[in-house]
Amino acid sequence: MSLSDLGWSEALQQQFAQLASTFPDTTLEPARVITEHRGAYQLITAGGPCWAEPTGRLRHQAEDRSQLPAVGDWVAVDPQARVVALLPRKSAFVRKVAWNRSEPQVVAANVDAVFIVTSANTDFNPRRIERYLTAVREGGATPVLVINKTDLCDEIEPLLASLGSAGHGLCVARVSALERRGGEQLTAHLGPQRTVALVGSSGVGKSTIANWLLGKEALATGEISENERGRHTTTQRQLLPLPAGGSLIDTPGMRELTLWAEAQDLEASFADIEELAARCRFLDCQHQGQPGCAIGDAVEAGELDPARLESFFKLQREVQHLEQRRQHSPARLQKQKQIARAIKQRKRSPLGGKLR
Ligand SMILES: Nc1nc2c(ncn2[C@@H]2O[C@H](COP(=O)(O)OP(=O)(O)OP(=O)(O)O)[C@@H](O)[C@H]2O)c(=O)[nH]1
Ligand SMILES: [Mg+2]
Ligand SMILES: [Zn+2]
Repeated sequence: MSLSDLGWSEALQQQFAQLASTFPDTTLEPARVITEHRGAYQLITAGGPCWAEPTGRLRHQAEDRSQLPAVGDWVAVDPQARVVALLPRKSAFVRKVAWNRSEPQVVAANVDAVFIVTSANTDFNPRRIERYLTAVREGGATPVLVINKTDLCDEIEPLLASLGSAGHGLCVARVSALERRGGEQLTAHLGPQRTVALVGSSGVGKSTIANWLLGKEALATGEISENERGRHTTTQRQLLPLPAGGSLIDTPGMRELTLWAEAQDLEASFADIEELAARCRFLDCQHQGQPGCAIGDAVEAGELDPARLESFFKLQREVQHLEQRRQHSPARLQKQKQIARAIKQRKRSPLGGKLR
């Protein structure tokens, strides 16, 4: 397998040469991150696969985890198998690490498209799909909604209709990985130099789709019974080169996708609501029963689904909340340092650890 099969290009080569020139004391080689395991990375270099760890300097300079290598990244690796630097990402699918920490996690880097996989029978949830769409667009990739398990459900169109305007212009693939049906709708987004990530809830068939496209059973897939839902079969993110060129990134199922989004992408997913908001009488309309509120009028007239409006508000609150936390966290850190210093000083004072 060559680096160009994985998407290495003239443009990347130029970026790499520029980056390498800032490390004149060492010979660097380009590589792509395939998997990650406890802070070590499996890479593919021109000479083949190898494991590497980031240098202390790279770790130290990273402000948060999103600045460390992620699956799909192009990196510069030194002769001691250390990742020295990352090449700039052209896109990334990012989510918040954990519900109580305001830190982004890069699920897949340098992806051209993201297959948002959902199953036609039980998993289909318009609100969740809206969240995925926002996150994919925010990361600079093209979303493709993949409705899998169509063998279990004949009524696909009502599902799509339930997406409302979020479904307008959206690329949708209707497939059955089990019956190998609809594959051409997926391969249309693949090809040499292209990278596609598969995301979605556990059990929707991401790994089954990946095996199908790979033409072999490379990944484990899982039976899910009604009483053990939420069990994850795939446990790590993994980039897999495709036989026809290009690559796929399989990811573990996500129970909840917490957004790492900017307000502008919110607007892209809810363009209809933004359009209505522009027609409200007051510029600062809160759309909560204010006079002349175009959004309220649309709900009353049955033109806007109240559930969709609620999901817009929810997403908006989440984005604002993240925004605030991001702005406040350095100050909070400073405060914590001050407290720690005060405690230390108190311990050294003649009063000992006693509170004053
Ligand atoms: N009926 C039907 N079952 C499918 C289809 N695709 C996958 N499955 C089944 O769904 C189950 C889960 O598939 P996986 O591919 O492991 O799902 P996953 O999305 O990778 O799940 P995680 O790795 O846990 O995130 C398996 O039993 C598959 O055989 C399909 O098109 N139709
Ligand atoms: Mg899987
Ligand atoms: Zn309004």
